[in-house]
Amino acid sequence: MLKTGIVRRPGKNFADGLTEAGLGTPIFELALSQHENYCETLKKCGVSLTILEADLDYPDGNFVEDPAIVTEHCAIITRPGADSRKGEVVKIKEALSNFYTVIEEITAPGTLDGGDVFRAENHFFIGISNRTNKAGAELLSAILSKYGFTSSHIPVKGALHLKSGAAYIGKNNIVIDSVYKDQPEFKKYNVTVLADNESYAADCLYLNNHLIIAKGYPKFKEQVLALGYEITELNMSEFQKMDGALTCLSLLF
Ligand code: CIR
Repeated sequence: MLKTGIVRRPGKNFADGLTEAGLGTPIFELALSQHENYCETLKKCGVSLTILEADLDYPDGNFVEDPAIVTEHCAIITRPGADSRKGEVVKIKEALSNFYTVIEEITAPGTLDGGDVFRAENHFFIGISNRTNKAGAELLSAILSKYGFTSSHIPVKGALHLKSGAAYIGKNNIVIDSVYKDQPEFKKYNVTVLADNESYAADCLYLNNHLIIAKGYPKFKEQVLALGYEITELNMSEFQKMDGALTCLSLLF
């Protein structure tokens, strides 16, 4: 059971963040209301939430998943791959210090974004991407192994982060974009491959036996309903415009 969450509200300059989506400029007020719905959904799933105020120094700062990895044993402060995001770690470390005594760090020359990391039980998949380099992935693997976790490194294909195209949703189920269908590390799971026009839905959030999915992906919805999940759909349009998705918006532990 994940009981605690940290999120950060989007700031007025949210649209100044990094994006390659090409979906237009996000509407701030709509992003705020989508963020509020997101927070309410996390609370309904049993999470007690710390909501950090927007930080105008970091327009991407609401994507709190990237500057840290959290586990039941330790928090790991990352070293984000984009220069404009490196400073986000300072305030995230402060926030996590209220909950963790053991805080590890990814150091140079390693770079790593939390969006490249997902956990399947006690195994972590770490994507090697434009944001996460081999040195960062190796450092993370070494840190995780101290706490009894195993890990493997996966080359990220066709998207910003590993989590843009793959998620573990409990009960041995993995959902993946078709670019990962031949990835040997995923073969031991029960794999659901997304329809090619629904790749964005891969970044879904399994939380305390509940599955939160992005609204607007009917085939994926059918796929996960058939797997027996209780689901909530959230409209993520304004975050999608900034290359963000469901998992990016929170740290849950
Ligand atoms: C960025 O490019 O860093 C942000 N605009 C989006 C980050 C999304 N984060 C995530 O997938 N974990």
